[in-house]
Amino acid sequence: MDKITIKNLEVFCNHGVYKEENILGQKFLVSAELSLSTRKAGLSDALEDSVSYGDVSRLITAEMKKQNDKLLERAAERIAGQILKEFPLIDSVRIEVKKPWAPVMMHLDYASVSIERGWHRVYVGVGSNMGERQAWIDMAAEALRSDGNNRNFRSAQVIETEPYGYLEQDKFLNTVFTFETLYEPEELLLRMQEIEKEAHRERKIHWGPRTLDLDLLLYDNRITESPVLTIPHPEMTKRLFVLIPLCELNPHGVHPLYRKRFAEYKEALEQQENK
Ligand code: PH2
Ligand code: MG
Ligand code: MG
Repeated sequence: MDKITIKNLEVFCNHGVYKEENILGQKFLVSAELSLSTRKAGLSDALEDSVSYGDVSRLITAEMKKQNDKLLERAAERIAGQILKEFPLIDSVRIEVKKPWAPVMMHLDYASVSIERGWHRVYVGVGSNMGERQAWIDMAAEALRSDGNNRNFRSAQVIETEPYGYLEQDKFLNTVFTFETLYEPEELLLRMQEIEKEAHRERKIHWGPRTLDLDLLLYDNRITESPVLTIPHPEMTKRLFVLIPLCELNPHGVHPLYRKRFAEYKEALEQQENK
């Protein structure tokens, strides 16, 4: 990916754990590496097709002076988030915040924190089989669409499906959402669980009736397993109510672990059903 770089932008401000730092202030040096395609601007020679490093430098300066953080981590995090939200052409950023006068009573060139942040493409499975099913799905869509840490939200068509697994329950409405997010996987999971709670979701029977179920299916091509979250969702290749809306949104998508197209899983399940 192409890069635009700002190196050692000097900002005088008051971050620090010690109150002397908050009172006196000191010099900080901020570097930013912006990942974006510069191809279009390279051909057109038009600034609108790229990102102005002047604008980004002003944003960094304003963000550094806006509040006093104790930690460089926090200042870096805020700068990265603001840049990604303000400049939609940028896919990811690396930010380094250096403190050359760090008051540690020893000589050093500087102490610094560097982070890399960016937009991540996610797919979320959605289901409801209790109450106003469509209204719960609309509520979840609105909550995720209007969240400032998400962008480019799209939903597949909503389909009605027979219950799978635990059969003694009403039919489901299902769909899949896709969007880009600044949340890390576990943070997005928590956000989705809050939305389920807002829909009065109660966890009673495993695979049983629910007002709203939101499952994180895919997060970029990431493969991870933790006690609370497995990505890709381990059941997704067995469920037509996931694969049909997923293939509508991403007809050529490939499973990151098994390296097989989702459309193949879908077609195999559809053939089984028609036997
Ligand atoms: N979700 C389940 C169990 N069974 N069946 C259908 N048709 N749709 C679902 O969303 C669904 C299910 C557990 O999450
Ligand atoms: Mg589920
Ligand atoms: Mg679930």
